[in-house]
Amino acid sequence: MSEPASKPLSSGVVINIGIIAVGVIGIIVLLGVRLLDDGGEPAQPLDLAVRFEVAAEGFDAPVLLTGDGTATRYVVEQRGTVVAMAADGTRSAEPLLDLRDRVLSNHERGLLGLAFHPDYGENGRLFVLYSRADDGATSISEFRRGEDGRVGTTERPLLIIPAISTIHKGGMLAFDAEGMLVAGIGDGSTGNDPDGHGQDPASLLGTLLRLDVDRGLPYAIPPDNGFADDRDARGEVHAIGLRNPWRFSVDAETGHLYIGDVGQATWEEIDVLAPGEREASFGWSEMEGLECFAGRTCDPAAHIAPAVAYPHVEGETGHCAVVGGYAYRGETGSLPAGTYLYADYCSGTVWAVPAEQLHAGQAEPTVVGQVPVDMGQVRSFGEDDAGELYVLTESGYVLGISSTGDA
Ligand SMILES: [Ca+2]
Repeated sequence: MSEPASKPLSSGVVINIGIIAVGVIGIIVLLGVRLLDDGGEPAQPLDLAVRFEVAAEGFDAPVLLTGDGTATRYVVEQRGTVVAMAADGTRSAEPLLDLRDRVLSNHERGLLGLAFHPDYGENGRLFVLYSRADDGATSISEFRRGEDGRVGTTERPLLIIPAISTIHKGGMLAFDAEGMLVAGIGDGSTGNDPDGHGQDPASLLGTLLRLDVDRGLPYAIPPDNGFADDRDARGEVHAIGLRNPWRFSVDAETGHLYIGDVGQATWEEIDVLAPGEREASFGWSEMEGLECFAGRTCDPAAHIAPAVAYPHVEGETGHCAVVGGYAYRGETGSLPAGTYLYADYCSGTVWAVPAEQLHAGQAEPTVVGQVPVDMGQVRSFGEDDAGELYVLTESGYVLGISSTGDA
């Protein structure tokens, strides 16, 4: 079992700030809320509270839950294993994939991302993002299911990103609405992005990358990538200005990307990438949240402002690292349609905001729940093939989420 990391999503500061009282009542400080200037109504917060129920337990440092398109739910464990979760919530004995022989797993490194190809049921292709055992480099690689129904350990590396430190790896993988593989890559630095990767589209660090894995070898550059027309940029780069995009998701209905970008000392944020947006920058490391970062020169108009930003200190609550979630698009109605959930790793606070408010940049999030402290810190959310949402915790729980119905 891997050691319990005190704070795998480093934001570079001591986090024991939970008890700091700042003398203001517990008003949620919201930036990024701009009142309509056309006389329209301001965005209204959701009237919602959620409950958490144990769907499964016993996983080893889970970082992701996803479906394979055939209604089987899989949990990714940071140490390097992908394990099916049976309908009764038990952890299957045999992993689908076991990469412990090649994954470097500690703190922010490990097997961090998994995406099944949209046609996985037919072609058996799946993609992972992990930290390589020999040098810590980030590898995005393909594996395939064999005729015996098992996924082999023969690997096809697509892209290797050398490590410049041990943290800020990002690590999320997902297929977008156009069937392109998107990867969230952190700035790779120990703090402050001293080499300026965040604003450099010629660097793979501090970005969303987007690959066409159905054409080319090892992949093709999608011509509609955000920086595909910039001759000085890497063609893989789809968006820049991210610090540590630990978890992002694709809205199954609208195709928007919702990115939880872990901040440094002051602000945590949710960024939104609309379909078709070109040359998007989310600010880092000129900006953190809505502020120029550490006194640096910045031009806010050159960057997409966060849809939500929250500070590390809110009343008596201390936050430290945002965990981006999903917009609910399931059919059972366990949550209101289009409700986007996200959480903070340190406080366990879970917020909700309507997706349309994120799209409009006028978000009024609501605190809708608190993951019980004895279940461990929030590492990730998950979405299954039916669109149902889950929270995954440091202590190995998979928690189902649903509305209490009596908010
Ligand atoms: Ca930003």
